[in-house]
Amino acid sequence: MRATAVAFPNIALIKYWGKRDEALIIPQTSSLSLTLAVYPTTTTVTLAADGEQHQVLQDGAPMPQAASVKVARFLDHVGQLAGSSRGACVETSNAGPTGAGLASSASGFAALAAAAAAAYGLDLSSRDLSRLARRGSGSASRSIFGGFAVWNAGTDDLSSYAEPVSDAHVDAAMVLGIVNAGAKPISSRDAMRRTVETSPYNAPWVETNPTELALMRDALRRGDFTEVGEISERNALRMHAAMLGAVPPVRYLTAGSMALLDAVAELRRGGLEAYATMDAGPNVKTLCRSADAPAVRAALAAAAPGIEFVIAESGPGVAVSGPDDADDAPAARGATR
Ligand code: 2P0
Repeated sequence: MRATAVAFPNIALIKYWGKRDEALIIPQTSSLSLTLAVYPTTTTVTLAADGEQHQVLQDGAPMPQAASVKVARFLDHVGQLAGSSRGACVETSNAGPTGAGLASSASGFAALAAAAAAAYGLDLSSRDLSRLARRGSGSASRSIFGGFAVWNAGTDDLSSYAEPVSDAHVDAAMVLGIVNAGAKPISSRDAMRRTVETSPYNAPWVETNPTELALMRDALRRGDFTEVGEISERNALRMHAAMLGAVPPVRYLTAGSMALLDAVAELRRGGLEAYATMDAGPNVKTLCRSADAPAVRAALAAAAPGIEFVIAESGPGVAVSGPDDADDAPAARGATR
């Protein structure tokens, strides 16, 4: 059997940073994100024979060892859920940069979860698909859904899942400033662990989350873009503050990131509402009203020449095609004619 899924990255406005259970990927706090309409991951999973090893290809070449071990473990888990010991071949490709803090693991594991579940014959609700994607990478739980999504932290495997924010009345987009598309110096998994274990600012980060999330949900419901933007920017800065307090410190932001933060503040002073958010990398994503995105992009490009800016509108949830019989797929049919 074979199935293909396409999933898009998401950027959190209320960030996930830190786990309470590393094995099950249960976060310390709930988070809320916007799924983007750029940089999709496309993943095809084809079942192999019983007991055969998994094979993982990225852009046609074997995936680097550490990442492919994570994928193989994930496939074992899906196989277990389906009561199958068959191996699988995974072929994946990212339209955007990989491992650069542009949420490639969110789109990656959302697409893998959907394609693998379909190929192994699991018929999952979107909630259960979100729980499954979470086991691969926490943020992937949110990329199952389009638009705004909230990942309820929960306390165990059953209660930790994302769902759409169905009452949001804000038409937002992001302008992605690609300060550096290279891979990050430390994985978010390791950086989160270090923050939880060593940063004196982790506890206040966790304690303030419920109030911040409630304020964000209320602002989205009321369609108060200014409030949404202000909460988003301070939430990102507080996450980075928690990381900066770790021992040794985790610092993803660079001089280029800071220059863009200045440029975004300057746009606001000039009357163009824009707010910055930054993840596990130096890239700065600027939240703005969808109608303002071209003007924000132009103003940032003028302020920071040499940096590439990409407009990302709100994007869709994961889409799956299949499962179908791998021997009966169009490519195979073409070859035998
Ligand atoms: C987020 N990030 O909410 C936060 C903000 C980065 C900064 O989720 O260990 O790849 O696989 O669960 O989801 C990036 O971490 O980490 C992330 P794991 P993940 O989007």
